[in-house]
Amino acid sequence: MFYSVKKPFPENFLWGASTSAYQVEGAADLDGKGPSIQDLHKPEHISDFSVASDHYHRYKEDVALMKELGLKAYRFSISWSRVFPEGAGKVNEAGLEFYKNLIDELLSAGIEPCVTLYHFDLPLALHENGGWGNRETIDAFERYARLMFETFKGKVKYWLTINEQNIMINHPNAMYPGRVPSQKELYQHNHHMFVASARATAALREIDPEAKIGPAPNIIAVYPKSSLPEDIIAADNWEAIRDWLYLDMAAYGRYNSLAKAYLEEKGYFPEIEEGDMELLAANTADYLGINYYSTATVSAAKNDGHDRAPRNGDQQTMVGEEGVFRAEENPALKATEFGWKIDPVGLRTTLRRVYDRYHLPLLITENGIGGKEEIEADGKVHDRYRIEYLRVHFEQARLALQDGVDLMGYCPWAFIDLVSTHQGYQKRYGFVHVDRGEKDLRTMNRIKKDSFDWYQNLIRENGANL
Ligand code: BGP
Repeated sequence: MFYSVKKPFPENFLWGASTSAYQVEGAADLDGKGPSIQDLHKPEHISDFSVASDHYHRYKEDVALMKELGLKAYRFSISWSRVFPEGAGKVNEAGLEFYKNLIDELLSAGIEPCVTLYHFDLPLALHENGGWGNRETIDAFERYARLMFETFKGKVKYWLTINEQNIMINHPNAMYPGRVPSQKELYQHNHHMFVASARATAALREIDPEAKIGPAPNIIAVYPKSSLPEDIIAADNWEAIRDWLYLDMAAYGRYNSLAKAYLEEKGYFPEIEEGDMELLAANTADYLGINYYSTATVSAAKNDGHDRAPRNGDQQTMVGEEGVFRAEENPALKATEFGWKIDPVGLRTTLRRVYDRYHLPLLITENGIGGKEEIEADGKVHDRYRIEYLRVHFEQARLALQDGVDLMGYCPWAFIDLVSTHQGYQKRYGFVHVDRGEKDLRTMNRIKKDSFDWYQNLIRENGANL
């Protein structure tokens, strides 16, 4: 729809930025932190997570930069195993102290903390005890969530339960050290994560009823390759399995009917214990976090032996699945240097579709572009391509607001360069550059990129000149 007059961003819009604990903090085994599954990941050619961007030691300097940038919100995650080194049991006070200091620092800078409880870094001890396949992990998650809510009551108003549960299920290779579980096992894990989120939601309502909580899945509009009715069915299939399965549970506390039919047909439908569905229905989300990077395009499955479950690769790598859909190229879209399709209008479509289905406030918890970057001869980082990417995406977010979507805020990924899940520091996302190589730590100095100045200005003007 075309609008003749631009509607401004709301005055209280949460102009934010994101990170996650294991990708930014470093200090992987300091001050009593226990290992998470991510700490086992020691790739040969790219950085591991032991130092990352050293945010653990430099958080004051980083928050000062956030303040200078003008952020209204900072979305980050707590490392579960920094607080509970074994995932359950004894609390590590020194680890908790770090988050108390960080949150106080943010509040005194006037920045709203939006806190994710679990972002890909399951405590190793829980993993070794069966991980999400074991219902004891649900109990451990609830205990951890309770401690966080009690500790930060009145300070943290926005909680996020689990980051990209749908990516952990659809692209499990980076999330499971050692053996990757079968599809059947993965959907059992998925169910347990749903139950864990509902238990945390119930706990928050009891402990700090003023605070809000929701999930942060990776949600994208799925396009049919053509107007062939079979392609439309395939797009519906993949959208239900990839998106609505997660959001229907968060918003309505029930299994999406099409996703359920798929799970039953494949023999993947999980075991559900008595009381689970009641708990899920009674503890739905207050708002929905949305991580958005791109859209997907699909056609009808050909069932010719080529299609297989999209288990490997990163979040944007799809192949298809026999009888369900086949992934297709979208020739209308350009791609980043890492091959992710760039689709700003797709962000508007995604927000409209999600809001139409759920009528819950939405927060963009991630969106951004990763690229190779170096400090140039003038000592600066000129990331024009990031400014262009974000400008067109923010424009579409503004249009979605004008379309009637209740969009609370927008947190680009990432505030600062951090370890990318598959490409380390070769793929940088930040407004702030970190002077380090893959293995070579250099000065670790923070350098404001051109996009920092651009975003600072956008926030100052409350998006008026987009
Ligand atoms: C999301 C994750 C983030 C982040 C981002 C970019 O899937 O929630 O943790 O890594 O994508 O992805 P990548 O690092 O693979 O480029």
